[in-house]
Amino acid sequence: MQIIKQDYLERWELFTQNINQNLQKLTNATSSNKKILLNQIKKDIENAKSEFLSKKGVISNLLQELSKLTPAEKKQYGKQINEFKQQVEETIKNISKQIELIERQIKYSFEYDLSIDYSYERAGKLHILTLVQNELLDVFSELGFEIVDGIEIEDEYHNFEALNIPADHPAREMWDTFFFDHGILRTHTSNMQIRILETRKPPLRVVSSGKCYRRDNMDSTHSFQFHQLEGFAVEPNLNFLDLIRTLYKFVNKYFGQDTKVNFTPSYFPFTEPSAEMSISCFHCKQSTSQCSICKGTGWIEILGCGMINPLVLQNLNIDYDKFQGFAFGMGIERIAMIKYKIPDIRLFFENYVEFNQMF
Ligand code: FA5
Repeated sequence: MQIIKQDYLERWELFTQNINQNLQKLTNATSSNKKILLNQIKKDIENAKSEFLSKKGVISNLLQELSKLTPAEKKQYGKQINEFKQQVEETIKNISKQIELIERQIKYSFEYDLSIDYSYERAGKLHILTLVQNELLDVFSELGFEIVDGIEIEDEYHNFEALNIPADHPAREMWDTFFFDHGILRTHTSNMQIRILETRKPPLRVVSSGKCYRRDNMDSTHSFQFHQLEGFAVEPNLNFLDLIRTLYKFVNKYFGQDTKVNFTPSYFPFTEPSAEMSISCFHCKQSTSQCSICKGTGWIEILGCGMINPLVLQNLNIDYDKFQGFAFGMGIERIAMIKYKIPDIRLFFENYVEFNQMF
């Protein structure tokens, strides 16, 4: 005999069928339809709970009927009722859990729309000049140079005189800058040779980078504000070969193993002898006269360098019989333009977001 009436079983069957159909529909539903379906399922669950599990529900009725039966019948039918009750409770519990999970997913996908691309590029990133500056500093750090911050507001002594550029020196013209009542804006990072060696005793190897200013007109390769990186070493028995070796290592690490270097005699009041260093064009590999970077020459000039002039060491009270120094300075914009094929220096400063996001 079956104590659970056919009617109860059919009602239960109908409930589970409806819920399963609605759960399936949820998978492909739009977000507003999802909400409607979820509400429907939640209503169905509540109805099923009151219909089957409440005080006046199906299970209670069945248990009441059971009390009228003989002990032997109670045992037999009690088991059937219990199994049915368990099935109803577990099904309702599982569906409720599924619904809770789906609701949580919907809630969070609303509050934090995971479909929006919040990648690093969109959130903001370092400017290309900062990236290049960091790349350069990293290379020199690997070569044993200490990184020291610099100052941009200077006096004429540290920017010129201490570097062997007296007031009437023609080189002042080339490095003309912005003057104000109590100082000037530095024209190069070479001021840091003086600032550092005034306070620290050699031996040392230092790189320092930052902004410089000149009274230059803007064009595709010049700006009134730009960045330089200065490097210098003061040690016993240092010679020009040490300078070449250091710069050669830098070029190989930064521009590639097969990049060649070339030194051409030059003049800076604070180095003696002085040179300009060029590197072989790593874009065209010296193979085409059409190259826009080296203009078909095969070579790109990247920095000025030399042995620190003994007159500069003398200004700093350093015994130049005991210590020699080398120094070099490069424009960071120029390096970035060469490395990343950037055609115009003005692009760095125009705050053109698409350009900034390219790197
Ligand atoms: C100097 O400034 C020296 N202090 C470099 C130096 C240091 C030589 C140590 C020897 C020893 P120069 O004026 O050539 O040198 O400038 C160096 C680099 O700064 C240039 O090659 C260029 O890349 C960059 N530069 C100079 N003026 C400008 C400018 N107006 N706009 C952009 N970059 C510039």
